[in-house]
Amino acid sequence: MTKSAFITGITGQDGAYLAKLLLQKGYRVHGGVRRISHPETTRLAALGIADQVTLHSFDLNEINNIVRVIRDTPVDEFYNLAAQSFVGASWEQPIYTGDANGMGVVRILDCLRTYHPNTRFYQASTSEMFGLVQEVPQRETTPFYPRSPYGVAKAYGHYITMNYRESFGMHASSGVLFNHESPLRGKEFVTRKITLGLAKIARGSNEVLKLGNLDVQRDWGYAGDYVRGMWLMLQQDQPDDYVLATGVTTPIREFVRYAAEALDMELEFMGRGLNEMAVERKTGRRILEVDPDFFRPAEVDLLIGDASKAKSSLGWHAKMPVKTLAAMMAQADFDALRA
Ligand code: NAP
Ligand code: G4F
Repeated sequence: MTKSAFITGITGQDGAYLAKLLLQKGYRVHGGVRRISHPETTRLAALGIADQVTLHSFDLNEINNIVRVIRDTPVDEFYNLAAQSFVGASWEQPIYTGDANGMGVVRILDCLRTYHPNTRFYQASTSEMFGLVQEVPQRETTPFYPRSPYGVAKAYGHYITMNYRESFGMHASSGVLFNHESPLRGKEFVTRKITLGLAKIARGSNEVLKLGNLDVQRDWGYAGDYVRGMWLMLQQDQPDDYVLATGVTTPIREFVRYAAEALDMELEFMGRGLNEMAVERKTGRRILEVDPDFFRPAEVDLLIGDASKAKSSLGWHAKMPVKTLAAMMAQADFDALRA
């Protein structure tokens, strides 16, 4: 029998890749799209699936809308990927972020409990919940210490998912996903900002890439690998929570170097703190500067995940190394600028 799924946040990076995966598996795919002045389905179009999914008006912050959509769209699997997903913006809009990323989750869970309690549910939890890390590497049992309104709201979403599983026996799972990127990544996130900025420079732009805290380290994987993990979680007999990560952490400077190398640029970092910069060895040209505007009120300095539970229980592992990922993103941005 044909399976069906609903993806909130289908217009986002992960939503688009997950929709493509589920369509390839023969699912009927529904997606939630919030009302904006300029409908944005470019990621679905980029993957060639914009006309293969059924879109519904859906907003995490609007309970009656959620009730109607969930009641009238019975599906086998429900993936909640929608969120105010930019950590930096969560200090500017902490209440909205809490409402969407925290309360939005319980709105959905409670509607599913009422109308379709047998629908399997996936919650997009995050390594941001580890924040000021209490253990290295971070695993499912590592205590949370979120460092942003985003992380705090996601921790609520995580615990309420666990609570509905334990209270009502729902098949509700959370994926605690470490950073995952792709050519479809939003342009404000640091990896895409780097690859797009360097691609513009490689195409002749005089812009200087301005970044914030270069000392942080992230466990970066490829979004295409991670959506496979989400799907695997909902195929298990029992619901549970899983970390998805590569197990490798990389400083931002190193990611910059990988992306630059893919564009035939060799960079040298010099200076310290706010005076740090990177120049191109061949030309001596300044390519990168530190800009205090991009620092955050509180920082997550180091993330590195241990995905051994996902490996042993789901047979999942991250396939793409960070160097390949950086090169792929830089090349995609470089190619797109030619068009
Ligand atoms: P993304 O590209 O920013 O996509 C977010 C999606 O949520 C977009 O479709 C967006 O719609 C939608 N959305 C935002 N606010 C909404 C609202 N109030 N109501 C309904 N929809 C709303 O994020 P992503 O990278 O794909 O991440 C997917 C999920 O995984 C998010 O929940 C994120 O917090 C979580 N996560 C991501 C990562 C990562 O590294 N990518 C890691 C861990 C967890 P518009 O297109 O209209 O903006
Ligand atoms: O790319 P980022 O904005 O991602 P961040 O904050 O790690 O959050 C992403 O991953 C989370 C999983 O851990 C997701 F839950 C979340 O939804 C999102 O997808 O920033 C990465 C790091 C930060 O430490 C930031 O301070 O890069 C540092 N950074 C330095 N300069 C910068 C910049 N970040 C951005 N966005 N822009 C800069 O110029």
